[in-house]
Amino acid sequence: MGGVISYFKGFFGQKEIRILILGLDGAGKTTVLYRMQVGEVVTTIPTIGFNVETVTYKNNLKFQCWDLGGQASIRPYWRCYYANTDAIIYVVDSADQERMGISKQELVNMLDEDELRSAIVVVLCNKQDLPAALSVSEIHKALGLDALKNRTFQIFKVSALKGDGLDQVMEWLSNAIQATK
Ligand SMILES: Nc1nc2c(ncn2[C@@H]2O[C@H](COP(=O)(O)OP(=O)(O)OP(=O)(O)O)[C@@H](O)[C@H]2O)c(=O)[nH]1
Ligand SMILES: [Mg+2]
Repeated sequence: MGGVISYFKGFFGQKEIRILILGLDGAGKTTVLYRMQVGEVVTTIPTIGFNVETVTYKNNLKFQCWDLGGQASIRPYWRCYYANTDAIIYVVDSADQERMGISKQELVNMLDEDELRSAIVVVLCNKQDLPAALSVSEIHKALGLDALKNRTFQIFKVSALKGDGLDQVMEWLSNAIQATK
């Protein structure tokens, strides 16, 4: 039955792609989500639980994006959302140098999970508008991203606040996902 449904979804060009947006509290996940969905900066409060929105790309790709709260006490719940995830958008506050190690540890723990074995990974070095922001190569090193060699993976510099870089992320993600479907 599932096969028939996917066939018709494919037939009408309506592939729903499941994406999780993860990262430490304050990294900018909710800001990224609404920047992608409505193209605007929204005023956010710390997310307790989740936000879920459908982001349509070029009229035929539908990304179902789950933005989960990143506070330490609620990170253990991330795993409840892992099943059937096509891609993870991992958001890093590029200026939060102190917590880069914690961010790395959460990323490593997450990628260790069986359910995410084949998920595409995108790391967003967010808040590039801030003077204290680390560069992409510094963050690549700090997060130990060489370990992702065997995955479909890409790292981007973005500013959700300014709206910089997110179009390239959507473009890359849609190509990467279509290549695996
Ligand atoms: N300067 C700057 N600030 C940003 C950027 N993106 C987000 N912020 C700010 O960072 C703060 C936290 O953003 P949120 O999107 O709420 O962060 P979050 O990752 O959803 O946080 P939790 O829900 O607690 O996990 C807000 O004040 C945002 O306006 C950015 O690109 N540059
Ligand atoms: Mg949030």
